[in-house]
Amino acid sequence: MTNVWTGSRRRGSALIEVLLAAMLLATLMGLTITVGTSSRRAYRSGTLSTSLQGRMSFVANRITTELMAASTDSIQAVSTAPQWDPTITFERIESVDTATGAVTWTTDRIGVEYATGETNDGTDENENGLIDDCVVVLVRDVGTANEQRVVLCTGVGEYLEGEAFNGADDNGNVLRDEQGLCFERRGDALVVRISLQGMTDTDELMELTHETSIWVRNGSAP
Ligand SMILES: [Ca+2]
Ligand SMILES: [Ca+2]
Ligand SMILES: [Ca+2]
Repeated sequence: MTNVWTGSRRRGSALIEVLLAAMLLATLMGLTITVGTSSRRAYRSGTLSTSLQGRMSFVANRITTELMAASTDSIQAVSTAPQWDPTITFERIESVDTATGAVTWTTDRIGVEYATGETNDGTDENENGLIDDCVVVLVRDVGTANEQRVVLCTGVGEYLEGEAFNGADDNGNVLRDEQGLCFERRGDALVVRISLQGMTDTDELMELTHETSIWVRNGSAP
């Protein structure tokens, strides 16, 4: 998608930079709030818990940072409860022609998929101790020759903590059968939830969940 701003060369690159900054401010307000972290079970292994929480915070911050550069339309296309999306595809400004003011957009995607070697078969095929575990993947420049895939996080649950594939909302968050990473629009907020899993030193499963809200500012680009 390409958008061309009106303007003249005499305004120079400084004006373009100002417009670009204003446009980004109009799309998303970068306020995120972590509204909950929970544990399905209590375990003595504080080290694993600390590790999982650190990784969840990292990936949540990374997703937030990526979406800060997304167009408003991309965010507003996300499903609202009880629907949800395991993937978000968004337009991002790739470059601005300083001579003409033409803005070139590119498409990125963040989503959850099964880990390498793992399928939905109820067994631990990749032998990492987790059953049907998933990863969060960022794909840059989707559908182009420059397309790149980056794994942002491993050990993601197949379903969000407390959820099972049965058509019902098992964990009481309104969403049904939501996956271990899911996106939901709620009014002016984009809610991102992720559940990470790990095995304790006594071979018990630990699962933690992180929920982040990104507040979307209503407004249009200049
Ligand atoms: Ca499997
Ligand atoms: Ca649910
Ligand atoms: Ca369910």
